[in-house]
Amino acid sequence: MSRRFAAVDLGASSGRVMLADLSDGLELTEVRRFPNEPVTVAGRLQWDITRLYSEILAGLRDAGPVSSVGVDSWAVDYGLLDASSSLMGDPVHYRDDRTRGVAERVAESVGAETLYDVSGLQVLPFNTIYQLLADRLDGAVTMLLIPDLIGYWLTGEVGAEVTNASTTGLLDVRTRSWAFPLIERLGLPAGLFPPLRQPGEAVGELRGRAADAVGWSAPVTAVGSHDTASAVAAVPASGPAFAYISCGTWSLAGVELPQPVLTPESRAANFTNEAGIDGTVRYLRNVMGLWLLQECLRAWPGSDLRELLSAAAGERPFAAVVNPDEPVFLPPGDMPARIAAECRRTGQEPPSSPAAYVRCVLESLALGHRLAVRQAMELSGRDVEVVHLVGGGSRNELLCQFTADACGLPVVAGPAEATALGNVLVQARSAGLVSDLAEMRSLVAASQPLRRYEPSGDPQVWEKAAARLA
Ligand code: ADP
Ligand code: LRH
Repeated sequence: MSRRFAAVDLGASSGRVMLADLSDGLELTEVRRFPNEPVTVAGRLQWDITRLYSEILAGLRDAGPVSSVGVDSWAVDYGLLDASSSLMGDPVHYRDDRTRGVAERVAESVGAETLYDVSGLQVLPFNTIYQLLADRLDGAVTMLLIPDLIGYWLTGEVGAEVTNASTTGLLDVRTRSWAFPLIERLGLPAGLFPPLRQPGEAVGELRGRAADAVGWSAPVTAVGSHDTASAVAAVPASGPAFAYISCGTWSLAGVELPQPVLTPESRAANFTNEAGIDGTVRYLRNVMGLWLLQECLRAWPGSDLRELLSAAAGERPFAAVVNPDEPVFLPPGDMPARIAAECRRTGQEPPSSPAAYVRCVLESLALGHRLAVRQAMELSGRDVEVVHLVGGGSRNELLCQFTADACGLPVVAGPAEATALGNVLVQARSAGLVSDLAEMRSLVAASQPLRRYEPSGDPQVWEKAAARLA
């Protein structure tokens, strides 16, 4: 058996096929990266899933034969299969507005307390539960979350990997099985939900046209198929006293726990209890993340991220800060205009240049990180000595330093590709090469470049800035 494993990692902004070699430590190589650009079709924002699939096949072909393949992606979104197992249209993007008002209606009919008690999930308007209720399900036989859909196309096997299933709002947080009483109460067809599989279990063999296109075959192994589950599995922590921020399109900020927290205070703070590797709970809240910056850049064609970040470092501190989690920032569109409007609404002068916008975004995001990390500590009782910041955001030095300053805690930044690392390490464990989560994490710590940021400056300034958002 070779010690090479392939990770297919689909993020909301880009997808990649990564190759890991565990012959001597852990070496990770990017084989193929491709943009993930949603398309609007007849007024619906959708994922171009067939293009993503052909990129995946091309990436696997380039990777060459491996011992196993694992697939992860962003959460909550899904494809529907009909009776002939064909996909009934491209999956709808979670930022599409078809779920407007659905969460409120469900909370009224079922009760917000009941929903939280069953699933332990934070309310996000796009959770799968709300998407399914907004969808036309006639003719639909099976619902497959994105990595499960890719896994089905690669192997012909259907199933629902449990870490990602926990983001649907329809998984019982205590038993980690489908919450059929809730599913029935909502009038959703129970048959839509395929059998659950655990990270590390076999999905099937890469076969048929997929194997022809790739040019080789290998087992596909279920991983923490929710990208955040894989990312947190690869946080290079050495003990339990850590918080994490998985920072890409979203910032997922929180702590890892052995049990869910389902208190009224936790629900009021909209904290989520997502299923992690080995029965762990990802206790976190979504912060709007680098989406704010991505959408600003989209509004400024020709702009250069590196130049903007270095110019932002020289801008006046705290000239303007916004609450990054304002729902107005969620859909795609002119982000600078929305930030300007939010500044005016809160009595602040809007930023006057792209660099000033970037400064505002990064300080605002650091304030969002601070609040989520502090609340995670308070609500769970977990001590935190260090914040691990992983994902593409770990390459943003200014954001890492602001986060350390805002949290008043050291930030260890990296790896940027934590998700792919968590993906391959779960496969490697199934192959008997790694023993447990602690060993996975120490392998990451020993093999990947990390950078430490100590909190600096006067903590009072962040205190005051946070008070401006309260
Ligand atoms: P996702 O998985 O959600 O698509 P990633 O983890 O790939 O997101 O992170 C993408 C983000 O990382 C980009 O939007 C960008 O802000 C940030 N990023 C990536 N590379 C760099 C870099 N060299 N410098 C600063 N920021 C970076
Ligand atoms: C990050 C992520 C996050 C979800 C969001 C939809 O990529 O999976 O954990 O909340 O996408």
